[in-house]
Amino acid sequence: MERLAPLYQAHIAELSQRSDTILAQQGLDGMVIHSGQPQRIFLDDMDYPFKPNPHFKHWLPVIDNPHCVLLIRPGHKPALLFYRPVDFWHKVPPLPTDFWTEFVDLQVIEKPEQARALLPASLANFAYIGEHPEQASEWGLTRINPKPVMDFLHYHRAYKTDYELACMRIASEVAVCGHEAARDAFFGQKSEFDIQLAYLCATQHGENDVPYGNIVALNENSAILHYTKLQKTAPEQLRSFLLDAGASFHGYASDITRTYAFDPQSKFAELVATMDSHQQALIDTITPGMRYTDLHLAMHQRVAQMLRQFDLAAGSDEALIANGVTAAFFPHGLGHQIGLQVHDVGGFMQDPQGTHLAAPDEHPALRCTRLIEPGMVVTIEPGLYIIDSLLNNLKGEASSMLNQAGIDALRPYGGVRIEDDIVIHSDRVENLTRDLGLA
Ligand SMILES: [Mn+2]
Repeated sequence: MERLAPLYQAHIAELSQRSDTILAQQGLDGMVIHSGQPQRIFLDDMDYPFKPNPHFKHWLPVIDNPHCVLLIRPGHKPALLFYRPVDFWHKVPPLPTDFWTEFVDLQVIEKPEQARALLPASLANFAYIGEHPEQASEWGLTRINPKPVMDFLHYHRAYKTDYELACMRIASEVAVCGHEAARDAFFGQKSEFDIQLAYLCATQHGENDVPYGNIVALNENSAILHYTKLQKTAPEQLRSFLLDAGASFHGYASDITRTYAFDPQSKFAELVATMDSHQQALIDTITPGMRYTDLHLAMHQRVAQMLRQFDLAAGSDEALIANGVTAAFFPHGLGHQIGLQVHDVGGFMQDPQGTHLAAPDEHPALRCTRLIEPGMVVTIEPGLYIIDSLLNNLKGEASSMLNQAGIDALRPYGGVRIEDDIVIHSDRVENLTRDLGLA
């Protein structure tokens, strides 16, 4: 953990420079960044799990404390109002003493209403960055999440500092441990529910600590893209296992998918191996300056090849793509930016002003159309599934290209997805997932 200190210092310097730039451009004196407030469940006396404002956790690895306020002003250390209530019902967070605390001015508040007196007398010329406009108004802030500020910050979020990359390497390492335990549980013929427990145990994550709901899918369930129900008994006959699960470290996410065939001699095992080699071959083509959209389109060509190779459809690459056949088998985007959020913001932003470049009409689920540049972290997660509702939508020429017998044979396996998190460097691509030894 000690080695994070020098990286964190440079991280804060970079964030300060970004905020100085946009504050000057907008004629603002500073920013008030709110960690958030607990969200009460309707008619209940309990709150939903707390998720902090990502802009707040960008500055500090404080991820579980509502009512904190961060004051950012050019030429000043970030000032943190740290919430430590007097509360005998709950565990009160300890006063932080960590690698990051010397880089901020920390003051404790015992009640949320103590925050205002510790902020500058006039906040008329400050931006409020947070989820609670009514709180901002009460504090005298009128410029609430100003769009030019948000666009600038969101655009730059794509370029990770070395501190962020260090956190993301750890988040990947933790998830890899979970994936290995889950794979062993699958081959030990455990249920989805028990595989999930094996994953959480190995990562030492609770269900609210993982960055998104794990997808733990056996057999046909692998074809349900966001399958989050967990069957408590294992199927009679095990055929396939798809696990899409990540981990969190200091507020940063990893996002990894692996698919396994129960029978290593099956055709499905061959399909998984083929997808795996296409995924790696596609990553090998990545160089800075490429557009993410073009990678997605290149993957559709590879999917077309796979459809022919595995007797799922017939036709040229062009015909299979143009008729929407590849999109019926591979209906999601190739991947997305990742960082403070699993699906990190700014995937369509072409500049710091937030100019939007939409995904092509034929690929509405694509989440990133940016140029790939050094410092970015993205996922590469091609997939191929038997989704009857999509296949049934194909009509005419498209439908006639399908090979029903091949589709019927694959249906009981659901589908395959292979997902790695990669970092773009100027001279190479770093694979956060595979560098840690996950096959
Ligand atoms: Mn993903």
